[in-house]
Amino acid sequence: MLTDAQWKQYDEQGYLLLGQVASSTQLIAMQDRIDDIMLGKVRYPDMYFQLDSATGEYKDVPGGGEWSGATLDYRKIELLEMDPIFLEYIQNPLFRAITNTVYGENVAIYRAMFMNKPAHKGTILPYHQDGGGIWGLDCNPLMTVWTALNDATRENGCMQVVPGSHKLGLLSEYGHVISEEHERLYAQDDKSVYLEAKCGEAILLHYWLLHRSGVNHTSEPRRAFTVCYMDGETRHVKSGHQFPRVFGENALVPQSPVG
Ligand SMILES: O=C(O)CCC(=O)C(=O)O
Repeated sequence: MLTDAQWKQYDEQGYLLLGQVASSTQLIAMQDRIDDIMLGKVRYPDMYFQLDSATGEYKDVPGGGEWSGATLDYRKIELLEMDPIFLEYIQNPLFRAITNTVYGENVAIYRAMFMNKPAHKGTILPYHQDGGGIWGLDCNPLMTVWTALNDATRENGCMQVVPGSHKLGLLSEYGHVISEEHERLYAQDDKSVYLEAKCGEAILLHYWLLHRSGVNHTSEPRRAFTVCYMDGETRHVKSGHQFPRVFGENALVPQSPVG
């Protein structure tokens, strides 16, 4: 459980270092499993895969879809809650305690996502906020837990955040990447900090915190697992569909992979 001082820090800064949450066995299992998923050794037909842009430019990142061949260069993989190893981590008691405090007993996830910057590759992910109209939800999510699957450093494209920027609220109704003007106003370099993290360390982030990440200049990948937790009753505005519950009534239970 978080202490009052930790909640205060999170409220003031918009992020909180949670330290090592995964056990070393769990961490190795997630690292191995994500390789197996990328290489097609473990398959989930509905999982979402996105390759990186060929140019290194964010605007050129291709639309994603099905698994498209064995490579460790996928930029993003979503729907990892389908995998029992990742689901077990998503359902860690610390994350239950944190999200129950904020949302109550029933908690869903908007996404459970692998973010990868392969060795000597990766794309600058510009300053953005999570949530907003682009997500099409009837209730704004409030928090995400980002976990390093290997060491994240300035050299390999760790996250950079502007402490306290969540207090600005959503800078545009639509959300996501902020305008150049907002970046000039709110995200000058001297206001930002690099969130370097050791393998396995988790960071709690407020959805409106301005955050970005760079490219990987090293010979090792920079990998992370990021999970957006929200109120269990949240619906997609257009379709009305609800999202996978991870805590509370009808919460997901781990299922075995297809192959
Ligand atoms: O891992 C990254 O580079 C960015 C992650 C991110 O934007 C997020 O978790 O919301």
